[in-house]
Amino acid sequence: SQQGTLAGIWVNELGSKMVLEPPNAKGEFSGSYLTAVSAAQKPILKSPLVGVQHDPSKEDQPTFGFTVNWAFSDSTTVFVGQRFVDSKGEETLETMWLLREEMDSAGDNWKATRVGTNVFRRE
Ligand code: B9F
Repeated sequence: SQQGTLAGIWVNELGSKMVLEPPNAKGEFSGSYLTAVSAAQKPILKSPLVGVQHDPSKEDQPTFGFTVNWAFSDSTTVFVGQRFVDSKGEETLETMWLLREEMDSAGDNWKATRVGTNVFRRE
């Protein structure tokens, strides 16, 4: 097989697009994320991400995590997921995410985190 690299261009069901660079020997990678949705008044900007994946040379269906530092807001999203390859060779990244919104005080902490799922396919 081509082994479990996540490198390439991916699009999720919302239309968000990310570019993942090839991982180093430790599985660390960087990339960029362009979200299709925002809920902010400000314009969307392409945002940097950094992540780690399990051994690309050993695993076809590695687990991974990455963090997006939104360039147009004070919020942060972390994604965890796994790459799957089906019998037709189609790849998906099945992920869950947590989106942390900046709050002015700890009293607002209860409403600071959103959760969801995204499925990515190669563009
Ligand atoms: O909408 C987020 C945001 C943060 C502060 C103002 C706007 C930033 C973009 C998040 C994009 C999410 C989705 N896109 C995607 O591809 S990350 C998980 C989803 N997958 C309004 C106030 C706080 C949050 C939203 Fe905001």
